[in-house]
Amino acid sequence: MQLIGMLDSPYVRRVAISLRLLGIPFEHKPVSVFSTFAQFQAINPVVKAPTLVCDNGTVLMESGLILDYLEAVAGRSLMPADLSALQHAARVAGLALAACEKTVQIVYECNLRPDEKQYEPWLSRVHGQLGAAYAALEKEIAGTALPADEGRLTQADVTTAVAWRFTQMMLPQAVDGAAYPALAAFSAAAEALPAFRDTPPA
Ligand SMILES: N[C@@H](CCC(=O)N[C@@H](CS)C(=O)NCC(=O)O)C(=O)O
Repeated sequence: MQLIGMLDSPYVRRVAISLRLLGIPFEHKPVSVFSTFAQFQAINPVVKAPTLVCDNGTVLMESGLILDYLEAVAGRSLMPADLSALQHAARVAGLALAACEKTVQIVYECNLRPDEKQYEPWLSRVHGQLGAAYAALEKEIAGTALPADEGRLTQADVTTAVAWRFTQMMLPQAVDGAAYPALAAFSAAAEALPAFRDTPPA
């Protein structure tokens, strides 16, 4: 199995960490959707990261669908089985994914468009959505301690920690770490775990 994409993508990183947690051997190919577009296109003409090349050559994309497949391969899920814990994990992971999406939108708007083509009302809207996602996420995880044993991490834990590190790395000025103490502590604890340490975003 090959995971294609750079670890500075939160979607690639959450799949890489999940592969480790699920104990599935894989080869990571850090191909960029920007600097090595043609190389990526030769693997997946749609050029979406992450891309998973399965052992039989089938090419998958969309991190959530890739994770569904990997959990079926592993025979276990990173989402809780208990219904109320599952509901909480789905809410938390959904907020974290929204934060990733809004961060990516801001980065693309600012880095890919020339200054004179940037559209301020769109940027403010997305900044507002990003702040709302992190404000809600901060509330959801306040008082939650990250499991010290990485074998007990859920997909919500992984995606929350990956999202926070990604936004801090890409847009440190957009989300003030001091205003989100629970997220900052959660992220620091996660980044100290082997699966995160061995899968650095940059
Ligand atoms: N919903 C997708 C988002 C993936 C995504 O947006 N990946 C970015 C890299 S962070 C990408 O492929 N960008 C290239 C492009 O969209 O052209 C997922 O969960 O996999």
